[in-house]
Amino acid sequence: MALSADPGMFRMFLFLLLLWFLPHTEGSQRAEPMFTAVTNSVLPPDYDSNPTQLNYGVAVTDVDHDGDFEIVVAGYNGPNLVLKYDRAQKRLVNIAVDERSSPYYALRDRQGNAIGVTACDIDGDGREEIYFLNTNNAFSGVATYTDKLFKFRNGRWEDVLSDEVNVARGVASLFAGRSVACVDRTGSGRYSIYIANYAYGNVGPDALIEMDPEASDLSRGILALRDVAAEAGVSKYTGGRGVSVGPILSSSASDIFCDNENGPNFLFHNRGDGTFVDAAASAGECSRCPVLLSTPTPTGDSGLPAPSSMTPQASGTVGQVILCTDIASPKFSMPSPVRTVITADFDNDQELEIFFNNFAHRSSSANRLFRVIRREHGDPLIEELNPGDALEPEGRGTGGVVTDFDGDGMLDLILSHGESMAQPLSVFRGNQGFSNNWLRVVPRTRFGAFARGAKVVLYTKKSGAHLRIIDGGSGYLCEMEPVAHFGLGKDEASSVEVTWPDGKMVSRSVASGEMNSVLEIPYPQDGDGHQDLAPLECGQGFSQQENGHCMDTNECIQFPFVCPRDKPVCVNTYGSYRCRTNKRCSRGYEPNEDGTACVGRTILSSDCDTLAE
Ligand SMILES: [Ca+2]
Ligand SMILES: [Ca+2]
Ligand SMILES: [Ca+2]
Ligand SMILES: [Ca+2]
Repeated sequence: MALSADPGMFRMFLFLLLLWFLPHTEGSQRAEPMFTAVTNSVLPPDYDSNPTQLNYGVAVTDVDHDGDFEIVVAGYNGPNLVLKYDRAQKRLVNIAVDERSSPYYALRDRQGNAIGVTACDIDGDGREEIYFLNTNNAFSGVATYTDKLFKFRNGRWEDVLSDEVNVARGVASLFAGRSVACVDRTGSGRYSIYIANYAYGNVGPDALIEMDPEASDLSRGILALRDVAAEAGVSKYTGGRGVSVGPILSSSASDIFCDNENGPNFLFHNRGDGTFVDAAASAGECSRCPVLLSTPTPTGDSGLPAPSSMTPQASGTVGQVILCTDIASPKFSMPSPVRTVITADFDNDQELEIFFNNFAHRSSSANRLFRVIRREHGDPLIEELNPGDALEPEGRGTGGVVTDFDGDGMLDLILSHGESMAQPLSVFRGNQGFSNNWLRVVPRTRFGAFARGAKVVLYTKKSGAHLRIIDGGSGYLCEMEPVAHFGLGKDEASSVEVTWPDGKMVSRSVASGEMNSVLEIPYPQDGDGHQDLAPLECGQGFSQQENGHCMDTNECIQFPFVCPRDKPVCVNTYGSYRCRTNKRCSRGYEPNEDGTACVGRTILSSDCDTLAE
């Protein structure tokens, strides 16, 4: 099949540029395994719920609108699956059963060779639609079967793309593609679907499908769609692979990163009006920076996130930071046939893990797990962990998601397999950190749907600020649960701040009694952007501003003599500061920790905006 693994591409999308290896020593792989397989009790392989078939992408959304998440799996040579957790049986059950009377029947779409799947509210009714990217008989150019966009109406899930109005408009994609992702490009609360097509020459540009409000009449059930890729500036031909969405360069608006094959990646910077400019090609210095998505926790010394995939994952975390220093350890940089990258705090210890789901093709290829350890006075360290049962050396990994399907506050990992061998899904639970604190934050759009692309910052009593982006598509072909999941160790949250793609912001305190629970954050009604007028506790390194929000304290200005004589230069960082020697370095570089050499400079995205202009 044409979808062969390309480790080089994945390396590239992890690190667009490698300036220096920092001489970090890496701890030996921890002995205690992180995951235990629970497939046989929670989702035993069978014909109905876990068929042995070729599966690809996985998305998490609330399919039956009962407040709990379901796991939607793109079945390639079999039905798509909708896995719901049955509390009584303590197992996942496919509710998209093979009965025409089922409201979920159409979602099975047995004929579609689905590989990518994503969910978001495209029409503003508060409920997420589900988009499946089908690649029938083609891995590039034109396919023989269209994609499907399912909406719940008339008591069942129905394909909107095959509505007369949309057939007449020729909007259904027949192009072969890979990933799909949701982007609220104008901040309206109504999402567009970004489709990373795999072009064959000049056939199959990337597409951006959304509701056409002028031609739609929702009260009469007419939902007209249009492809706005050209007017939005994203209609390009490439070998599209992964897509990630979130405020990457923007402070709140959703940008789009495309991880491409056989061509440069795209970093579409939202101009603020829903149109995009490719900053990867024109951003000067920034185009040489690896952009970090996925693991941003802007805490500790550099305000730096962990390195990660451009396809963030886990509860969708997208970095606010561009990093010119490659902090990858040699082990982390080692190429392997990675298909899915998931970043999440699986043991709730505050440090994010990065999971590589590998595709074992010609030889076995175990999955890999790393922990990114933030340090107050240095770049984060990357430590290799033991994935335990999730090693799956013979797994043909093609997709995966995290979600807490059983509601115990510990993230669960679901992996899909396929491509060259039919294999069932596997399900894993974490083994560590059961006594740690956690908090799950669910922001909503103005229509009440999941606010994918929203930014959530959690301020804590002891460990500074932690950042997550609500996932609109990531990991390659996949979409994580629409939750900002924070592991807190023994720390406690003090306040939380949500920024929606339109720039609206809400800050509120988090009470001790709210720890270890799920916090719903509705979209602010007019004027209540900071309804919580009581002083917020922002934690060390931050203070409350007049606008009611927590902001980084600039220690270098506030305490001019904070640095010692041998490291007199104070550098303010997000949530902290650092002191360095006054060794001079050329532009884009800064002295390393002990002042013996110049290394690639770590820059915040605000710097990068400046560079880009
Ligand atoms: Ca549900
Ligand atoms: Ca909807
Ligand atoms: Ca962790
Ligand atoms: Ca769980």
